[in-house]
Amino acid sequence: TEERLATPVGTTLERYIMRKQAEFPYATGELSQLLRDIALAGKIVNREVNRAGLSRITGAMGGDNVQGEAQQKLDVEANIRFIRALTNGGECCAILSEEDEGIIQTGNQHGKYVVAIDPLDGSSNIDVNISIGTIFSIYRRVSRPGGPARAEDFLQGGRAQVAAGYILYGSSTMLVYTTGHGVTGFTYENSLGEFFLSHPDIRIPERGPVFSVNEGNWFDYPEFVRSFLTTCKERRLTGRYVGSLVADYHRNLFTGGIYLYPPTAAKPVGKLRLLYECYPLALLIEQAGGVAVTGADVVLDVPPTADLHQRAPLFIGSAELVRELQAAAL
Ligand code: AHM
Ligand code: MG
Repeated sequence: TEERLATPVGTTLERYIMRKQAEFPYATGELSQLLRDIALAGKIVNREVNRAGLSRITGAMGGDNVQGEAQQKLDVEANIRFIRALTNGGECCAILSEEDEGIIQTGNQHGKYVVAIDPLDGSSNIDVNISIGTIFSIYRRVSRPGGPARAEDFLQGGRAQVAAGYILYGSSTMLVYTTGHGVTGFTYENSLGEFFLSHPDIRIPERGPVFSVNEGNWFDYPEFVRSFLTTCKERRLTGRYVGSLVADYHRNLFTGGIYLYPPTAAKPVGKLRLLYECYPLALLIEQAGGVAVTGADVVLDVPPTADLHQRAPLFIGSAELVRELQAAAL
């Protein structure tokens, strides 16, 4: 923390992206533009999230806002904002969103990238003023440019991601991302309307004091999960569960710990979505020195099926804890 506090304030996300682009001359600048687009949409969503209670935007469908546009639920609104920003930016040819069944073609048929996104995660927390987040994952397009993007562009597997990240709308708003060279965190300065570099090289502690799981599902968890959790309690680890994946993940990234969304009888492959929840957070955790598994298997090595919205169990966090869980699953 000492070191972090000593980091000079003043590097904006914009400047950071420019500097990185100069460092990696092979980067074409298009990925940089894409990250800018996501940051811009993030700022807009941040504004909406912040005034959600005031404008009665939460939960209220059908009313009109000041622009005379139909008022939307916050998650629908976030979806629209991200799609708009990625469409206007031009670099993204297609989007896979939790909010839409099919692939959204942006019309940028020569855009080199596709983006899988959960525009506003933590649905149960949206209406009650608890932290929520956006999760995104970026691939280079593999289908032929000049026509619509295809499912194969999104089904390349976790290791093919060129960038991934999340935005946390919390007590402060942060953007955390990786392009495969470590994990960098930016904090939003409201009055200036800018993200500033605040966490230059995020590393998750090897072990940590926190376990995060919905204990309400205890009786539905497989035996290896229950015995692992029992061990956590015997060691007097701390239980922390927001119920917003981004918030739980973000906390554990700094304190060290493990987040679990195990399979249950009702949800045999868990709840979280592989393409826009598990893969991006798994890339981030590996880049930060942690581990993510679905049980016995490493998340990033789990091949996707044909289902764009497929689910997977997720155990993610500090290397030592996750490896212990993984060993129990084997
Ligand atoms: P959502 O996409 O409907 O918001 O569901 C994902 C959320 C995660 O943010 C969170 O970790 C998890 O669901 C909580 O689920 P549960 O209420 O079953 O514990
Ligand atoms: Mg979600």
